[in-house]
Amino acid sequence: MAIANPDPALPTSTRVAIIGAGPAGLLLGQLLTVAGIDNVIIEQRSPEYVLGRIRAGILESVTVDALTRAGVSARLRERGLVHHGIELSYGGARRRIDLHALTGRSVTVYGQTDVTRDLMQARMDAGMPTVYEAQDVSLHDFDGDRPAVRYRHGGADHTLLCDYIAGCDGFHGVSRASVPDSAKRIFERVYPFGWLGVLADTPPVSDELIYASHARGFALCSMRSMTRSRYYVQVPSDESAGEWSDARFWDELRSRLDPEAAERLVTGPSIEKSIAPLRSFVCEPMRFGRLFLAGDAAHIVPPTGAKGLNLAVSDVLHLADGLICRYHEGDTRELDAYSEKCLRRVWRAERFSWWMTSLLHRFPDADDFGHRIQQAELDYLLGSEAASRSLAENYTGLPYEGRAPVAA
Ligand code: RFL
Ligand code: PHB
Repeated sequence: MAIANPDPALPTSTRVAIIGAGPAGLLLGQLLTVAGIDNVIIEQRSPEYVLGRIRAGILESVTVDALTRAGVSARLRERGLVHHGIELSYGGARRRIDLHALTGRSVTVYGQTDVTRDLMQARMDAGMPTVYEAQDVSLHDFDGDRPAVRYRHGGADHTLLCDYIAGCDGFHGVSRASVPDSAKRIFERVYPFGWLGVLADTPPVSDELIYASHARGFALCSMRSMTRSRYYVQVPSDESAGEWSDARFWDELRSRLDPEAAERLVTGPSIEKSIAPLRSFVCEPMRFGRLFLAGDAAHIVPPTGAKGLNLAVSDVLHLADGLICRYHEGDTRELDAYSEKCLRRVWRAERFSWWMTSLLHRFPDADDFGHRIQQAELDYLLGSEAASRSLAENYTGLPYEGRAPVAA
């Protein structure tokens, strides 16, 4: 799909200026547009670059409902793969956790690239402005009544005045960095390893995702469709993707799987290969005057629990509902509760993602005691319905505590 930058005479004022055209910014824009609230998105990269980032694959039902409410779920409903369970592999065997039987809920496999493409298309169809390739984006006066966003585009300086700024510009964005250190508190844990990911046009090794804990390190077998696989292996933090030929990757992945899955693994040329560092991170609060942080701009989870994109979506639901109450009813109470409501869900997802990471990865400083504890925890998890249900409840997504995310 060709997504052109409409580049009209660039807008000089709007109600909500959204920084970043990732899933958080695009979904917020779409929910506001559906509610008749004017908004402009300012993105530093090109649409092709944004679409080229291979990231999340698992959507909670709250996320699917939010995309439905935004009117962008047709392709997702047609092509998304509904998964009722996941498999855990350790000690040479795989065991299944039946998410649906334990919780009545499932997850949907549908790539972040596809979510982003659907949202970009809907925004273009609605004729809403997005400024791609904006340089030197800066945020001003969000502690007053009339914030402004300044940026360079096409060789000229531009100013966009607005009522509110939504900082949806990811972990390395300008929004959180614009808040003085004295006004925010950061909680962070950096893990001593990353994930090397490979995308390949090969049939997935199993119908469901396999999370593997192995003495050589963690591995994950995921997919994008029944003909496209997404695989990951844990690697040391200082590793570079260039050191990994396809053959080396496939050998390493195979060595971490149970014999049956290893035997069935179909290999092929990689179409993408990259390393993502693993980090837990929360910025409190998530609101500073008229600046609201949403998604990775405010928090990061290690991908083990498949929560990052889903958390970005629940932030955006709270923010969209707050802005809708403000503009439609003149009521700012939802907006005032934004940070507190989001952070409750954020910390639960942080806990779960940290726990899944600690359970399944090899830590360089772990001793034999630590390994036995991991094994005992895996045995307990698979042997106890209560423990399995706790995992299933968190994996499929804790309830969203805002207004019900149903079709408007
Ligand atoms: P994004 O996607 O980073 O988008 C931010 C956008 O802001 C732009 N930007 C700026 N724009 C203007 N001015 C600036 N100064 C700017 N600085 C940055 C960027 O170019 C970009 O377009 O953040 P957002 O929208 O909050 O979305 C968050 C998700 O992308 C992220 O949480 C997930 O990908 C995390 N994640 C997963 N989440 C899940 O829910 N389920 C999963 O299965 C899952 N798997 C994953 C993942 C993340 C991974 N990596 C690579 C970290 C698997 C991996 C490997
Ligand atoms: C993915 O398909 O990219 C994926 C799936 C599950 C995770 C993380 C990533 O926990």
